[in-house]
Amino acid sequence: MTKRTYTDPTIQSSEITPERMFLNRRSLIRAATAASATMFGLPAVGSEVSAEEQMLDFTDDPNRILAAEQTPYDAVTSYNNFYEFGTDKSDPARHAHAMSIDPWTVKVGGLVNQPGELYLEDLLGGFELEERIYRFRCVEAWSMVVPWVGFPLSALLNRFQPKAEGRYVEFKTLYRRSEMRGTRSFGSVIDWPYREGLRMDEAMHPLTLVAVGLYGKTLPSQNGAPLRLVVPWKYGFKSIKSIVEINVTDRQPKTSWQMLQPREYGFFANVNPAVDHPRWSQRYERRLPSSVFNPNRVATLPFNGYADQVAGLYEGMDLSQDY
Ligand SMILES: Nc1nc2c(c(=O)[nH]1)N[C@H]1C(S)=C(S)[C@@H](COP(=O)(O)O)O[C@H]1N2
Ligand SMILES: [Mo]
Repeated sequence: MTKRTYTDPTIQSSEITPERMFLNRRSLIRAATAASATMFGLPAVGSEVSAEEQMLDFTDDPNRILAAEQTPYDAVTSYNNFYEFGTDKSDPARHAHAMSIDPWTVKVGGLVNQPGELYLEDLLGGFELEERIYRFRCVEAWSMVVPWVGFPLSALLNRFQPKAEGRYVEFKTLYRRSEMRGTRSFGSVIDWPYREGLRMDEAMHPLTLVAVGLYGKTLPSQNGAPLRLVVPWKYGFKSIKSIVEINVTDRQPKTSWQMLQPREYGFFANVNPAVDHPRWSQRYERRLPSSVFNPNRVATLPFNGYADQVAGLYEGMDLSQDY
């Protein structure tokens, strides 16, 4: 398995924390050389990320990824949204382990020339994993900086050969009531399975990632094991977790949050400090870890800081209407 590091030119040096949390490089190197006992050759979740590892100096990196303000592993994995396991931020970490993730299959269909349902191992075979440090911002105005491990969604889609008339991509999460307590108690809130969608050009954009790990380890269940999307210029809810189905369509798919509250959540959901949520401002975000005493408030950037790469996708659109 080859590893590459990805430079995020948009992460500013102003985001360096006093603690200087650096790329957890050692565990990545370990991951690359370890016998692939775990599914992707990444160390299993639960193997510890020591404070020392998180602090590793990365000054020899010409790309200065060190400038990233990475959110500590514990915060990334303990403050989550995964409604299948409850609506409290602590529910996913407590209850997502009930979801069995092995074996796992993903069905890809719709407007593709090579539809199929594949075991995860077969689906992922041959993809080169990369580490990418992305800002990630929830619509609820908290944010993190996370070193994800994954590969571009475009690589996965191309394997199934989308047809020319395919204009959108629809995603569905596993829906297994017996293992997902939130789908039992909140079954009437979201029309399960959780669904998301992207326009084809968004899905094919090189920033759009299928993540299978974070901090150099396999994804914890609460973060969407064994595979989830990460679309860094959009609000967090677009980054659907624990994907079991992908369909290429010619019509804009309905998404879970749109179905729930169409006036509050649009299809595009691009991070936009200029367009408030009906119930709160989107101009600032709380960068985790954040507390009452240290809210760690930072200004939200257009397209979450990725405007140079993605603003062109929306030329000619009124983003206050197409929110
Ligand atoms: N299946 C599923 N995917 C989901 C969600 C969910 O409830 N169910 N929540 C979304 C929301 S609102 C956010 S902010 C992110 C949170 O990702 P994280 O827990 O890895 O930070 O997951 C998104 N993906
Ligand atoms: Mo979110």
